[in-house]
Amino acid sequence: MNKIQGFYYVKCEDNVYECKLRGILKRKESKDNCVVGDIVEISEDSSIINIYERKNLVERPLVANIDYLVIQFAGKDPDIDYERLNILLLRSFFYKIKPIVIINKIDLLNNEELDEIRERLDFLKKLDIKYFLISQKKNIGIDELKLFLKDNTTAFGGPSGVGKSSIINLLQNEKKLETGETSKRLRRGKHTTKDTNLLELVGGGYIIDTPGFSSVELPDIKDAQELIALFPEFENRGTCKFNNCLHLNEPSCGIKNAVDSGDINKERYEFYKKVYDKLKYERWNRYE
Ligand SMILES: Nc1nc2c(ncn2[C@@H]2O[C@H](COP(=O)(O)OP(=O)(O)OP(=O)(O)O)[C@@H](O)[C@H]2O)c(=O)[nH]1
Ligand SMILES: [Mg+2]
Ligand SMILES: [Zn+2]
Repeated sequence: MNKIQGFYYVKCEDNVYECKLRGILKRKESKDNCVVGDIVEISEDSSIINIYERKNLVERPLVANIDYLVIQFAGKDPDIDYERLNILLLRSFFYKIKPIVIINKIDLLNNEELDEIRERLDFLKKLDIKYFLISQKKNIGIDELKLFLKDNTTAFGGPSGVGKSSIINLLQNEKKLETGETSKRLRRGKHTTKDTNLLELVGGGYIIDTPGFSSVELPDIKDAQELIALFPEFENRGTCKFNNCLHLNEPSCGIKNAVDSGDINKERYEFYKKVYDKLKYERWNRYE
């Protein structure tokens, strides 16, 4: 199901029907009554009468039933925000959705800058997360990406102006999405995407373009152990002196040792500590 300016478009075999949402399915003040990617049942008079159980639901971007979530940034203009990248990864682990990372606009980078990005993203390999360094403009890395996306449903999310719509245009030939020059002041495309839009890939599969977002919140993590579980690289390190080690200031900590020896990426560990502090002081302490 696709949604364009408040109308629902349901694909049924080779036809697309413009539908209304049956009143009973509308819950007041709820944005996720029926979202892009939903699998629905429609009646003869083009009403959506049933929404099937979702295999997943992402809030940012708001989509359902996806196989992969692309977390997209640009190598430059705008620069990569590594903290936000880490928050988006954390969210996808929390919602149990497989992420992949795309860094676009590498045509704007010199070799040193490219190497720095490779180094800082190296931890993704250990987490089994694929990343693509590409350029929509110079057509670098697009074929490999195409191959990966084939037959899957993938939503593209990330800040404004990183080239999500540009890449999606390159991957499908259904219709052209508007893209925009990035304004230096606003860091926002002039033809910034305002709707979430599901499109069919030429060789099979779907891609979903979404509006860029600037802020992302930490997910609703209940306690420290739940947070630790969202760092896959902390798994099976096992050798902390204390069973309930938080990997902060405790002696003989397997995680800290792994950071010192370079097995765990230091930037990721620093991110862990920062999130821990933030959740502790802003959320968890309130319930103690
Ligand atoms: N140099 C360079 N510019 C690019 C590349 N890909 C996209 N751009 C430019 O980046 C600007 C923003 O592209 P969009 O595709 O509109 O970005 P977006 O991520 O969809 O932005 P929102 O819809 O606001 O979220 C446009 O001016 C594109 O031409 C690239 O590979 N290299
Ligand atoms: Mg866009
Ligand atoms: Zn520890």
